[in-house]
Amino acid sequence: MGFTFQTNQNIRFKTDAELLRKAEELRPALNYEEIRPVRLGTLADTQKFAVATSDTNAMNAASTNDASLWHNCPDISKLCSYEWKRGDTFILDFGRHCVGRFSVSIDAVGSPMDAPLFLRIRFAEIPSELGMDASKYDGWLSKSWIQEEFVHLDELPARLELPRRYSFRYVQITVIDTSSKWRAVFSQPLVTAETSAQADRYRKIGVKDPDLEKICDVAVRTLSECMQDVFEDGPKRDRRLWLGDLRLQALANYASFDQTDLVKRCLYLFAAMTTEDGRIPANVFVKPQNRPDDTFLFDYSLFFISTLYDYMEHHPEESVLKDLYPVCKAQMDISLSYVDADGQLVLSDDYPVFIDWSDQFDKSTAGQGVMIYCLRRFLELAEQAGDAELSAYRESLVLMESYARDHLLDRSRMLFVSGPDGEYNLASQVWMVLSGILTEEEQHAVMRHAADELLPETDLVTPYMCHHIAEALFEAGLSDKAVTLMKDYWGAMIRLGADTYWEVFDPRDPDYSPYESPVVSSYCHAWGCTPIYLIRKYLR
Ligand code: RAM
Repeated sequence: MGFTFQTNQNIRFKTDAELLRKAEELRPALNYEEIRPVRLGTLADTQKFAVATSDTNAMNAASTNDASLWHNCPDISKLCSYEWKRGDTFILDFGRHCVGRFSVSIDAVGSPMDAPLFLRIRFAEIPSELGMDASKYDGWLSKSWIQEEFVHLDELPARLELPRRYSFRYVQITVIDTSSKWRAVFSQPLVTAETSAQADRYRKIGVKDPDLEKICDVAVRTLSECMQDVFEDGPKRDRRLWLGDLRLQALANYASFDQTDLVKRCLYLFAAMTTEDGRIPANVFVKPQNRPDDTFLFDYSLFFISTLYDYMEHHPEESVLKDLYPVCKAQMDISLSYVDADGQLVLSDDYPVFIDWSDQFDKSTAGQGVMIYCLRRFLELAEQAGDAELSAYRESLVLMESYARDHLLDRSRMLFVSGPDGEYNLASQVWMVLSGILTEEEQHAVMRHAADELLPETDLVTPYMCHHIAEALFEAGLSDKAVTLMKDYWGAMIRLGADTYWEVFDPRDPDYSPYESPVVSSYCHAWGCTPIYLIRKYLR
């Protein structure tokens, strides 16, 4: 599995109060917007919303454009004239993805209100979530992520203001009961949406291809919904700052809103809360107070270095480098302790590489590629920081690159092998190309073989992996193939009605979830936002 829960309660963390203070100073203001529903519907056929594991067409039924989902479609402007009683249910469609707080006015009509109103309120990012029976979820993630509330109201009229922040486009309200003497009437439903993205900072990229333009627009929406107090991975779940996601959000952010303070804040948060020996956690919490998670992913820790490198590329800032370079160096020293005398990265079970959610492939060569990618960037940062003691790092780089070229590259097929069984997988090719160890001709050959021989047989599971494949194709001069991939992957989500990009999506198996059910999957997930970056960098 790409990732499982880790509990490392014995690991001791240190807190750098000064770095944390700087992170706090950079806390962004949130912008609020009031959004009202555009459409009122009732479920035409609950089955149509179901994501059936055996039926890959089921997600097609989730298309928000499928008019048959909206039964009767009572007029939203007449909402306050409709009366609802036991078992009645309706859906409010806010017309776009929202991250925010929901409120609605409720009154009672008929005889006196002789019993409380009992409601079930569900929030969904895509319609098919409403067709899932949440009570049946028994996967390994917490059920508490399911966006559902059961509410009693003893007195009406009232303005129901739910205190939690939800991530959704659809709200389904079910009247579990009134009493036979009276009915409930709803009016003025409202979402107060929140984001720290400053919409006016974004200038459209101006791509001519309409499909790519749409892909870009959805990417911008995905990114802005995840820009909150920090760059969240997903506003539905996990609602926290993950390093692997941050790296990609930062790149997309430079290509769109360019809000550097938010990137800086996130870098300082990670730097301020490492383990005592300097290991950077995979993610941190910021509420109710700043706290590192006791979860460690080898590649995510390393991405602190490349995220700082990217920051310095876009906004060189000496004081930031001075503050954060020592953290990079400590992390690099720890990472290098996993490299043997031959220059081979030897991974350990308690510090796994993530690479992708899929666990169907050997990750050692891809891990070696990530390490080289970050070591090269580390050396550039070290030079900028004026670090004089670099010879050992340079030697390690030479050793790691030679190991990759001499032992991992199969020149007869122009593909890299991975693991004890000599497996050829796509992630290995992608990360070896991105690592920068190949000549232009070599990387072109590797990605051509990868695209022809490996891509067709690989299940694309996350936008995260897909991003790296697309980037490696662009880097290898195979822009046409990269564009086709973008249209087949991000474009396919749009064709299924996505307002924002999903955390996991396998076009051949739209129901795939690493969590045993899509009900806890996130349908607005940061690592999907990279088309803005890819398009701006490679297609303009
Ligand atoms: C999941 C989330 C998160 C990702 C980790 C590794 O929990 O989707 O975004 O970075 O996996």
